[in-house]
Amino acid sequence: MTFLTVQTAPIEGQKPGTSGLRKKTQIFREPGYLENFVQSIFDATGGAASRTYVLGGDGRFFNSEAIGVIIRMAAANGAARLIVGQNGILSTPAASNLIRKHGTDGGIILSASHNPGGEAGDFGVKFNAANGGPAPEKITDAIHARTLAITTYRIAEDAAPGIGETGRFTIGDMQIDVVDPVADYETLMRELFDFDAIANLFAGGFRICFDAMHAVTGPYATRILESTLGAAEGSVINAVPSPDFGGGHPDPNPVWARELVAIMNGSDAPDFGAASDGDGDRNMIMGKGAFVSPSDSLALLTAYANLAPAYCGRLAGVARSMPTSRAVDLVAERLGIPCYETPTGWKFFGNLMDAGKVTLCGEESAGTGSSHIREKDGLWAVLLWLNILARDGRDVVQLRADHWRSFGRNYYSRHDYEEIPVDAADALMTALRGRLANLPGSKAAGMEVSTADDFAYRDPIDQSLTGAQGVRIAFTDGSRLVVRLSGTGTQGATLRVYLERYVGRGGDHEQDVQAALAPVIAAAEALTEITKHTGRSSADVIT
Ligand code: VG1
Ligand code: CO
Repeated sequence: MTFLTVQTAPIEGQKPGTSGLRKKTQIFREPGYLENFVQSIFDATGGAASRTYVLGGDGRFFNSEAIGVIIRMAAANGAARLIVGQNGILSTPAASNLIRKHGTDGGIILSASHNPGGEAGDFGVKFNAANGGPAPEKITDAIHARTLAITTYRIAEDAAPGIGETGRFTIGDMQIDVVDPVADYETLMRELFDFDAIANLFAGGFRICFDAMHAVTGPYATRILESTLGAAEGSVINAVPSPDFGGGHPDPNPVWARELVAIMNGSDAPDFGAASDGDGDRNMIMGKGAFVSPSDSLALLTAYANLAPAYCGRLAGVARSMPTSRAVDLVAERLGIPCYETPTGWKFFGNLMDAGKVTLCGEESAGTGSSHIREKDGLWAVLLWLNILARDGRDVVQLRADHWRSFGRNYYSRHDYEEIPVDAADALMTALRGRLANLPGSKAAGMEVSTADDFAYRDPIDQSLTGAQGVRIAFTDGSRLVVRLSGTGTQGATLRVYLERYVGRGGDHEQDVQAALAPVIAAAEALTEITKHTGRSSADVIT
């Protein structure tokens, strides 16, 4: 076994965003690009010597090659052991579970999540810490700093062993355990939920359509929903992962999961519909003819979590990202548990969960999860929904209508403006930030502003401060507008405009969402001048 020390030079732009480092696949394939970043992960976290890591990815184009490179680098850096998903496959939640279950020093997850894959698509690398969660900012900052100072990386000259079969292999002194990607994850799900109740539900003729979007959740959903729980064969569609996700955009929302939406709006719609993203950590929930917004889903799961064995009487608190609607806040208030507001991105939930302060958490972008791991978890959310439906008896539409009647409805939508020039996006944000101090008390398109700020988060556990997390503007009628730039895109800038309007108990809860939000949408344009700054008159994606 020969280990090489290869001379290299810093590469600009290796700064992790909301969730790891994401770039065009062709950039990751440039000589030294992946190697520099992986060596920087090792260097910035005290070296890989004697350490154990989990390694896997969502199977997108370049996954296998990247796994091979990382195996060779881990060996050359003296790692003791790697736990690798068979064929290099691990969903993000399954990787988080393996890190925790085996007490490893962390994990490297290869994915650009909901971003399209393929040769012309995106690739990504994320480092998770020993708690199973995305590395906090102080670690990602240190990794980035290292990428700017790196001079060499270490790699084994020999090819990495095949990982097509489960079992134990070695490369030099490093041990590699190739594991079934689904088995441990399924065991965990069995511990959390009432599988008998869900199996009875299916046995009684309940029908589900789960759209795996040609991505990593296919094997997980097929095994758990169809083989174990008895959902009809074919309940999971687009179930075979493909390197370019069938040419699609594996983002589970009504725009990209069109096939599922058509099925659920069809005349013979199943009782329940769901979709998951590229790396399996997001979920979209539908009932017959009804899309459940992720913010509402989080509120409903919190309200009924006591129907699942793992959560009955065990909700310490909940958390949501700042742009997520405040529907869950109302549930937390009634349950008498705390509700935390964090910046966008799962890395901010980890400390709260480690400290036992939060049990459930979620984001408006279709991420929901709990303290069972330290990542959001798409299939987990689907199973919690099924557990609730099985034990409650009502259907999705009824459950949601009753919820709105009891709590009021937080109408909610996100408008995305994609691939706008970075300068234009920065100018818009700078102009908006410059106006914040003068906004309270003023009117925009007839809406009166009550408060306006740029969200800054003081972590309640480690007291770290994260600033400039997005502009939030609240109106006197309880509506809310949030504006921020995406941290996961790979081309230009993506502007996200989040809109929320609350209609209380006794109000009309069956309006069209965009119509209900019209006053907030008009205020958003008046305050941000999107058209003036970007030349765009409408959003690219509305979810
Ligand atoms: C987006 C979402 C955010 C999510 C992140 C990673 O980030 O808005 O809620 O945590 O993606 O999700 P941004 O910075 O583009 O708004 V995943 O499934 O892509 O790991
Ligand atoms: Co994802």
